[in-house]
Amino acid sequence: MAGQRKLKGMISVRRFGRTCQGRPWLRLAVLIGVAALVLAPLVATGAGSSVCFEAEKGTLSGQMKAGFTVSGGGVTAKMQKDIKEQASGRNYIGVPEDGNAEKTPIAGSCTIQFTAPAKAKYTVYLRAWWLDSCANSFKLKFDALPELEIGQDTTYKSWHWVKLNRPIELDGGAHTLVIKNTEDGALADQFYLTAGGPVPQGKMAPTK
Ligand SMILES: [Ca+2]
Ligand SMILES: [Ca+2]
Repeated sequence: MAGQRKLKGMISVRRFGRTCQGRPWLRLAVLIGVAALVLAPLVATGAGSSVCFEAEKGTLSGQMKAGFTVSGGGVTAKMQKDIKEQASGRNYIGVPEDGNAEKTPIAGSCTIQFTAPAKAKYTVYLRAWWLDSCANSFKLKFDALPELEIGQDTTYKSWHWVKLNRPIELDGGAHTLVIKNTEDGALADQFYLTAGGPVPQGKMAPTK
């Protein structure tokens, strides 16, 4: 029995060997074809058209400020330090908590010029820090498009990426983004617009 098993094994190895030696180019061609099919979408996703810029690079108006020390709402000294150290460029914008004293309508904005690398539908992400449910949104206005709200998620007191609930179609070239504050205590660090690029993680390198 043991001898028969050994013999069967040898025959099968020899048969396999003949097949491989007969058409090695065919096996190589099939392997290259399969690899190309599997890798092509991954490579395309990795490249994409993306642009990243700092919120604080814009022109501020009204109550919108940059780089202020966040206070109130149970923010500790450790949190104040983390907000600054973990922000890209150690800077961010927002309306300080109680900046409007809840008496007058909040009025403040930041106008940023940026360049879209190509005509595409861009998914828009904002790296934000929210104090609480009364400080977790901004309004964004791209060029002459209607204002869109971003935020209202419930990740509080940590920098995180928030996605705009609809893509924005932009031509390649220069554009204007106006960030308007809707709630005091909300902070904006960076923007990342991408068509086919990866989902942002942590601080992103601003586009040069
Ligand atoms: Ca809110
Ligand atoms: Ca920043």
